[in-house]
Amino acid sequence: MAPKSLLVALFFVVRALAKPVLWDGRAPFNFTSVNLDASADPYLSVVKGSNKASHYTQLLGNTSNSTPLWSPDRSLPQPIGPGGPVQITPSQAPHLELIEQVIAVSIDNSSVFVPGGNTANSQYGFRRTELLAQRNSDWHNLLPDTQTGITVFHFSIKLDPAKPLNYNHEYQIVFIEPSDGSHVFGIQLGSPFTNPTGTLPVANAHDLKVLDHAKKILYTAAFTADVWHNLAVQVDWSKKTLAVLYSKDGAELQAVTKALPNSSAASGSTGQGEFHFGVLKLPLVNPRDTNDHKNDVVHYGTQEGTTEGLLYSGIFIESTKDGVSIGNGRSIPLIV
Ligand SMILES: *[C@@H]1O[C@H](CO)[C@@H](O)[C@H](O)[C@H]1NC(C)=O
Ligand SMILES: *[C@@H]1O[C@H](CO)[C@@H](O)[C@H](O)[C@H]1NC(C)=O
Ligand SMILES: *[C@@H]1O[C@H](CO)[C@@H](O)[C@H](O)[C@H]1NC(C)=O
Ligand SMILES: CC(=O)N[C@H]1CO[C@H](CO)[C@@H](O)[C@@H]1O
Repeated sequence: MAPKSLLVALFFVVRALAKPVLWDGRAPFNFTSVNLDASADPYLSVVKGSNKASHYTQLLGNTSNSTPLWSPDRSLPQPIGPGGPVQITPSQAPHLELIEQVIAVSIDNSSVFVPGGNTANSQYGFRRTELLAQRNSDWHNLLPDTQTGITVFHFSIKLDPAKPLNYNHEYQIVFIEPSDGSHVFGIQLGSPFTNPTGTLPVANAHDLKVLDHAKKILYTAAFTADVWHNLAVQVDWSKKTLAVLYSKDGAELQAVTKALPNSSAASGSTGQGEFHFGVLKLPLVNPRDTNDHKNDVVHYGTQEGTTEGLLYSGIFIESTKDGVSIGNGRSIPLIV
């Protein structure tokens, strides 16, 4: 090994240890559609329609730029080896390694999830494709270290220009769901479902909205095209608070809220849940349904059956032992 690459390798070992990542959902380049279809770690891929997981979710390999927050920006000249010129400086070093591929998640009219394979439970109201964080093939294994104390959930989201959304609908795209079906926090897009249907789309339909457990909006960001929207949510599982960080593309994350109370969330294991990301599209009211059915968004309502999608990268859960990572190998103290 040449001294220079040895130096790079050592630097990365040190950097990796300095920032404990508890679960890494940044898809490595050796993660393929075969792994996805097998529901292999780090993703449980069963929340989808009747086709195999790789019908709805694609790993984009080297054809697409993941968020430049944690990987180099391929659209810029690369300082990267092997063989090429490598100038090692602390500020460049975090950008020396491409660590992940983009994950493209989509829905179509076949995206009817049938929990437990029992057709009586078919979720005809929703169209959904989600990946869930898991360890050793079970999401419960993540709870003891990722959902106690204070942890940070990182994710970056981008529009997929080839698969536009319909902003008349509500989309739930990232959330932690305890068994009562509530969300510790959630990211919402589009027009929230109402019965009766109001004027669509609502004024802020194109904003990414960070919701707390009581569905109060903590932060919004215009979901503009062609940029990665980097979000992180710091969850204090004991004090029941949430704090939000945001940035675009390679800009360092910035705290955009303080630690806000989220006291309606349950305590202890009742408040812990599955960490989902993907596309969950709610229906619109079907005027022909009975009023009970009109409110049953899981099973009833109308859907256009269109193919729609989102791009994801930069997904991981980190310990806050050493603060909160903000990019460029830097971190900030806990948000209070
Ligand atoms: C990818 O490579 C890493 C490092 O060698 C290995 O630990 C992991 O199991 C591989 N993943 C797959 C899906 O092959
Ligand atoms: C994509 O890029 C990664 C990182 O540079 C590399 O390890 C991988 O071999 C590349 N894959 C292909 C198919 O070229
Ligand atoms: C979409 O799927 C639903 C439920 O399976 C079906 O009733 C409907 O006809 C389909 N719509 C289109 C446009 O294919
Ligand atoms: C930010 C905030 O206060 N969020 C909610 C957390 O839970 C409490 C109790 O239900 C709500 O009142 C808050 O709106």
